[in-house]
Amino acid sequence: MLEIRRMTPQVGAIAEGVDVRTLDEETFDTLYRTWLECNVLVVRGQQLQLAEFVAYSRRFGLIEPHPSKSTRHPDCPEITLLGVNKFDAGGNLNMAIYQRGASGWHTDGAYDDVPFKATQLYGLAIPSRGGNTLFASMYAAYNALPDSLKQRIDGLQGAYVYGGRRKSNALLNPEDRSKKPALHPLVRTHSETGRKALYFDPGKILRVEGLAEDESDALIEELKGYMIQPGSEYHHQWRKGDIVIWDNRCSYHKAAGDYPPEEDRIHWRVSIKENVTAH
Ligand SMILES: O=C(O)CCC(=O)C(=O)O
Ligand SMILES: [Fe+2]
Repeated sequence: MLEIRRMTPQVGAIAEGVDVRTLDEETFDTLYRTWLECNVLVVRGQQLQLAEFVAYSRRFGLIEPHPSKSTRHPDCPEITLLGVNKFDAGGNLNMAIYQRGASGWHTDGAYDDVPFKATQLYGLAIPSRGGNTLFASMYAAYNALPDSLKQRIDGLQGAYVYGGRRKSNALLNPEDRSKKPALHPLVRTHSETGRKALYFDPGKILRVEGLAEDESDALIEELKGYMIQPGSEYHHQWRKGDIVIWDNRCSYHKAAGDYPPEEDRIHWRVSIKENVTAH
């Protein structure tokens, strides 16, 4: 029997008692609606093969291979491996892999002209301590903006690239490092809930279009201060067999990046885009 618990008033719900390999349409609808309401949905206790994870992920939208080619699953390019090949041949910790997603609050895929609707992870190996994923609400961030700032950013667009201003693009192949910036409104209306969110990623933004560089830098700093609102966070403590999907249109996330590096922390990951035929 499906059981759903909301984890905080704004973000995060945990579902138990289902097998995602055999979900009927009605149960999937319940999960999907819960996800839209809570931004982050955890489904516990799954035992999946690669193809089963991909098939379940397709029910949320269109799956696209991630631009980081070196971390794609060798048998399935749509799957990204997190935490694999953490040590090089000389035994040195590769920080780009160990700290992936841990350098700051972000939303996935803002560098793409069609940014990711969702990201879904499946936990295969979980360390004995640390290694949480942290989430927060973009709706709460938008609602917390003073009216004057809401007006100031209304109609403005951010220009984004994978490595942002810091050019932190070690996971990309050299030939993939010069893609032109993607533009997205700083205030995005969620295509399914109709709610307004502060769509902003300080690690990937190059500039706010149409502003002088110093004005753009100042606005980026100012917006950073509103991203994480009290009461809008959910910290997920992983268990093996958890599936976690988050909505990149209305939530920020980051990896805590604090687990013992000698322990395994391995996930399969898919990037999901909006698909007119899915939901
Ligand atoms: O490993 C995690 O907890 C999340 C990493 C991340 O930011 C991502 O997969 O998009
Ligand atoms: Fe991420």
